[in-house]
Amino acid sequence: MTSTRKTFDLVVAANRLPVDKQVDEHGNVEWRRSPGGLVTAMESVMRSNPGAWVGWSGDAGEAPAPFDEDGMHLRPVGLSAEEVRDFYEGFSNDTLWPIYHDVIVPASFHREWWAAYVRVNRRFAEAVAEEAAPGARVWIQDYQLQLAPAFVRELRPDVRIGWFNHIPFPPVELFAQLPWRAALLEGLLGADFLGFQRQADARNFVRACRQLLGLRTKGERVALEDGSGRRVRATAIPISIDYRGLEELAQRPDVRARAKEIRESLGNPKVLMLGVDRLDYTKGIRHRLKAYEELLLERHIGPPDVTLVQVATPSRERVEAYRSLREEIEQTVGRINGELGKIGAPAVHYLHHSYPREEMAALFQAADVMLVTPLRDGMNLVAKEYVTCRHDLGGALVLSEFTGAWHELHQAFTCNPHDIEGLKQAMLRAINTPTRDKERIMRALRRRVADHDVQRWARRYLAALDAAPDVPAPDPRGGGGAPVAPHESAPSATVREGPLTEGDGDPVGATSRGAGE
Ligand code: ADQ
Repeated sequence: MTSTRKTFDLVVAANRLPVDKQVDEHGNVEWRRSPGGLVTAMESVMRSNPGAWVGWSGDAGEAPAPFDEDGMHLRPVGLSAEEVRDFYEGFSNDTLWPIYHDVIVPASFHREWWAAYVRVNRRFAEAVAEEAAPGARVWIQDYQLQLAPAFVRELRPDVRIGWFNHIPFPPVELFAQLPWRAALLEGLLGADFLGFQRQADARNFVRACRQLLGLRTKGERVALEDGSGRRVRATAIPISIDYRGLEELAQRPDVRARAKEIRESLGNPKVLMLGVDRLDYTKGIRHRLKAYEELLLERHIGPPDVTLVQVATPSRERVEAYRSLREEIEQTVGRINGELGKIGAPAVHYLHHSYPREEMAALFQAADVMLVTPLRDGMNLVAKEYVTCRHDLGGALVLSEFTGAWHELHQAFTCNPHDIEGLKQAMLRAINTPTRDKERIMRALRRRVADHDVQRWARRYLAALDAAPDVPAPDPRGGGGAPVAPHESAPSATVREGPLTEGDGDPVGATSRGAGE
């Protein structure tokens, strides 16, 4: 059977579509472009390649029909309410997320969540296989879609498959806890090229393949032993932001005026500190508040001279760990203000909202000290956005060494957020360092982001995908659009027990309970 359906040379698959659904009071549906960095990056890439984007619309239920938006073909994937619970909130955000972030909170393991993860990954792969032109480039995003590369390869061995991990990839000792570890690795090994935020993440992945699957590895390459002779490359290509676009916004007179207005409305403090995070336990908000509270108690600083604005975007509110974090943060803020605030001058301004880009840019310009203190973070775009908005060379960035961003922005005021004394010192240094020195640091940080923007990231990623070690097989459908048979199980989790290579210590158990548990 041949089909005349239009197919695409570039297919991006991500958990979410790059648009948000808006319904007006008359029930009319409108799709609005979501402002994320990935969308901006892809916009420039897709302008030169006709592209499709496969993703979930964000609502439970049947997938809306595919549609075109701003030159992109959007292919929604439907998730039932149970799949939102089991695939998204469950396996993605309550199993994988904690394991991939150093188990800051314990991970939950449920076999029915895994079953939903397999099912949804397969559904994404089927949609990708239908949208991809012969020999297309397929770019799969993030931890929610780790099985999709192998599923896509089974359906379409003719396409080039890349995957990018936006979050850290854990050390093998943590990854090995996952009952489905072998199936996850084999899912990823369906790709030709795997991109990570840091070289350490790529190394963790390669080491997991060696120790848990017994595969041979050399440097950044993993050699498969499935008879294909394929090699998969894993390396770091750190993500960035749209520097030029954001800087232009931050230069706008209305944004500058708003920054002044924000400071005025806070009583023109001498030092305005700022935290901006999704309300997530990885972001180190509790540690930041503790350090700040101690600085106030020890009278190093105090309102009205110094104040802290903490913006905490609502996130994953149906997952228990997020609900209890929110309660704890809100209680802590209440206590600090109750004990250390003054009339008209609270010590902490806590805002649990999302804001438009203009308001974020104004906040960044208003802040003297930006506190980015995650316990673990794949990259952290807020750090890069802050320095981009400081075209005046004002401000100081306190940055955790456990963020991907620190590997690029290490001239910042570095902190280890677990070390509360050290964090307090970094905050005081950010306040007290002479302006000249802070300007010099800010100039260096800005130069780094300007030279390594998100457009460069996307170009580098696709060039690496094109140069991946192996040449794809011919299109099994002979270039036609025949529907492909649905695949019934997770990528086979057959584990080859093999000798370790490169002298890496003992394997962390070279067996697996395999897929389907
Ligand atoms: P996130 O964990 O979501 O991303 P981050 O990189 O900081 O973290 O990006 C958050 C984005 O949301 C930023 O662009 C920020 O400006 C925006 N934002 C935050 N609070 C907001 C608010 N109240 N209103 C409006 N916008 C707000 C994951 C990984 C990161 C990795 C990114 C990209 O966890 O480590 O950097 O993907 O790869």
